[in-house]
Amino acid sequence: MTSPCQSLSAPGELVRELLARRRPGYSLEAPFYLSEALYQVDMEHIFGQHWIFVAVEPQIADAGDYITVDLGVDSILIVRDDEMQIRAFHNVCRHRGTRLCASRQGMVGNIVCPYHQWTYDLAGQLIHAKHMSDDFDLRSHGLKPVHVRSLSGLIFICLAEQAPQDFEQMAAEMTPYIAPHQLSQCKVAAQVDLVENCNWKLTMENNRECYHCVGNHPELTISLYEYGFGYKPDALNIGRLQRFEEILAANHKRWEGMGLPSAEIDTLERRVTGFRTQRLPIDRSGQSQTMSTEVASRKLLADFVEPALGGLSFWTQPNSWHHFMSDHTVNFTVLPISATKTLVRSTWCVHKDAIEGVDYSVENLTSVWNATNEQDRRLVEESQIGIASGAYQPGPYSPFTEGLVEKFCNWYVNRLRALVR
Ligand code: 3BY
Ligand code: FES
Ligand code: FE
Repeated sequence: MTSPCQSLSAPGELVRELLARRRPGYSLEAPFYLSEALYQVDMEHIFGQHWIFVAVEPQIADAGDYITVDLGVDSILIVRDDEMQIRAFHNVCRHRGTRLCASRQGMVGNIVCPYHQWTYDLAGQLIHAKHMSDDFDLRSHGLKPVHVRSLSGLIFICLAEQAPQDFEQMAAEMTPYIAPHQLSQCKVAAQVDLVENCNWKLTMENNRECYHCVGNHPELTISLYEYGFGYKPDALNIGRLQRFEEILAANHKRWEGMGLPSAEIDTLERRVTGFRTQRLPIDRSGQSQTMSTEVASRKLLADFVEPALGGLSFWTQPNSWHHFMSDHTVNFTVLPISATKTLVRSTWCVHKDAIEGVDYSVENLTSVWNATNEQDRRLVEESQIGIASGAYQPGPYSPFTEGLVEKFCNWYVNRLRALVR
């Protein structure tokens, strides 16, 4: 018979064994996508210890605006305070634990618990609690803070007591790339939540390759050069690969000359807060990820006058990707719901002065990624079904087209190796 202690340590042993025998260059073993114990490990050590992209600043443009974000069992409240600072707290009352804000978004003067009306200011301080004893100390019952940072309008949170310090390095390197798009001067034009019946890692792995693009994304591949994501050179495509490199080099020269950094940075594997960026050309008119490849919003972002700025892509470990164009931005956050359910939240922003129906239509703005997300949902759900079968065994990645999937898996496995005791 196993003692309660042995049964408690068993999941840890399983995880360590799976991590130890991971075969480089191959997809992960089935328990990584199926097991409840592994999901708990992911929530504790990946989503609980790293910087997680959750929202964009235009979602909380004014003092008192708030959003809530669920990370597993944790609900996080992100507010803009009266000094216009962004703050994040556990959405949990310090009286008897009630969730303070049930809505996904809203506006408040103070944060009032619905249960017994304990009241917190936007800095998280408890300012009213009726009927408590005379020696009750309001000051020691403030909301529990969560680390929060904005990277040029992209809001990241970290639940760990000590957040990874290399966020600052990422911010220093990425600010010159993202800041010119002036996300804080934008408004949210559309936000779509898609629930995928798969493990969150399948969503992320799928995002890190374009091996599947030509066969599955007719709308996205109108504007996206699939050659930018790596192909094995052969007699048929060598010319196109070379042509892409020429287009890339010529555009980088042009954009850098306009003050828009474009060169690739890749820290996906070597940093705790791993990321990759590159400004990529857009096919045909070169302007935007739309069906026509022309801008979706006539009112360009920031002070841009040139619409053909390609798309600045930014991918972060463990859970986001972003595209910044001359006329709009689109940001994706991946949030696990359970071992086999994942939320993909897509947010499109346009200049705050752009007028719907005059400067842009939501349909035109969102159609490429709505179609692409739906295609990706089907792909990852079919992967999940196949992986659940006893016949699944880890398969080999293409060294030409799936290098970034391997980097995602290596990062994930190495982070768990460092953190799971
Ligand atoms: O990161 C992206 O958005 C692209 C598009 C499809 C696959 N992925 C590499
Ligand atoms: Fe919040 Fe009582 S639980 S006031
Ligand atoms: Fe895809």
